[in-house]
Amino acid sequence: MPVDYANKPSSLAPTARAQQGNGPAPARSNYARGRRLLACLLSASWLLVSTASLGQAVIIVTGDGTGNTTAPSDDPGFDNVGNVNGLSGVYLGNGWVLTAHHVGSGTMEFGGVSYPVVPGSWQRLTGGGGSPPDLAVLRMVGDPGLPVTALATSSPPPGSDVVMIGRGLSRGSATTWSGNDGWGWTSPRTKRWGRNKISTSGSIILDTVSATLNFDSSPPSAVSDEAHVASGDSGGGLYWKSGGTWYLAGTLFVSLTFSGQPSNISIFGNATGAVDIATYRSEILSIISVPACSNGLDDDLDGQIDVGADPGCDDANDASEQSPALICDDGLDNDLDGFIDFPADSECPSSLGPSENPTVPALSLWPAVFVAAMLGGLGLRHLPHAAIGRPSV
Ligand SMILES: [Ca+2]
Ligand SMILES: [Ca+2]
Ligand SMILES: [Ca+2]
Ligand SMILES: [Ca+2]
Repeated sequence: MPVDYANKPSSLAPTARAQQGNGPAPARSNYARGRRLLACLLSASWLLVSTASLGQAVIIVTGDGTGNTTAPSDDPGFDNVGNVNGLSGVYLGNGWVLTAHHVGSGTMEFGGVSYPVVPGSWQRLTGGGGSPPDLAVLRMVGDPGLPVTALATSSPPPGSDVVMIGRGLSRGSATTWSGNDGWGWTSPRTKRWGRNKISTSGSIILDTVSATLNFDSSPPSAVSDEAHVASGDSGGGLYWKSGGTWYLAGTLFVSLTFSGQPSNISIFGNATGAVDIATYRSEILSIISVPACSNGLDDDLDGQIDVGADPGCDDANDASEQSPALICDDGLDNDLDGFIDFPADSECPSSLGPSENPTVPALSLWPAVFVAAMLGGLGLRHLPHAAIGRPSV
């Protein structure tokens, strides 16, 4: 379920306010500074208040809003955005997925395949002290075969063109609230991409260093496929192309709406908030770059953790707790019985077991004559009488 910050304690409310507009990007601000911005911007009618909508598909202005469900021609990483706990997340590499903290921990799905969470892997980023950001990582059991995501080393400056990808609710009926046109949200949750431009960089929203992206109605502020987040997009990716390379520059996590605005609509003048990845990049990398055989986690669910305990680990730098040399710890269902490895396949006595189906080699010990008799019997039951030499009648 999407988290609705409107239902959180009121103490969260002040930090939920964010500056919007195309003015100079505010430096990394604190709460007090945020309040000054509030006062200033209220008078200018530019202030938006985060009321809700965390966990939000991308609402696009294009056509009837149902498009953009396959990768754009210049693809920033469409396949790397998947389902995390019913919301969104981005596959980074080495089994790790990045999402907003409020998305929580749960089963992941990429390319139609579900992946369980490695127990204990879900963790919130600390941000290096103070209040932690709305950002978390979790590791999957298995390998989705997706490319590594490049993390932005600097924040995209205001005016940067970006692509947002999420799998939240879709665009519903047209609506108008307080003179602002837009759309309601409707099922289903669908993976979709849209575009926008960075409005501000370095804003603090819900204790999180963030970029904001205004949802604009007309050029030059509005771009083609102008987009805004909806419920379920939380954890989705904000991509920025710099120097010819696509980078993950943000994690979608909040819809910034007008005070009093209904929580299930996107209207022009709203903005998307995205966690600034460059700010948290080093901490993310410090977690996800640890090899599976020295990360303190049971990555393959066999009850054995890391080198020394899990026979699938060759050494501390091994990136997998499984080994192609071990039938009972190779990640494969070798005997096609629906169970994989020790301990899931009960015929594996341990990770070092020689086979997932020990009864098969035992057959060779049976007396040859008994096996022959059994096969002959089977044949008699299935062959027509003529085929075994009896006269036809
Ligand atoms: Ca491990
Ligand atoms: Ca293990
Ligand atoms: Ca193992
Ligand atoms: Ca196996």
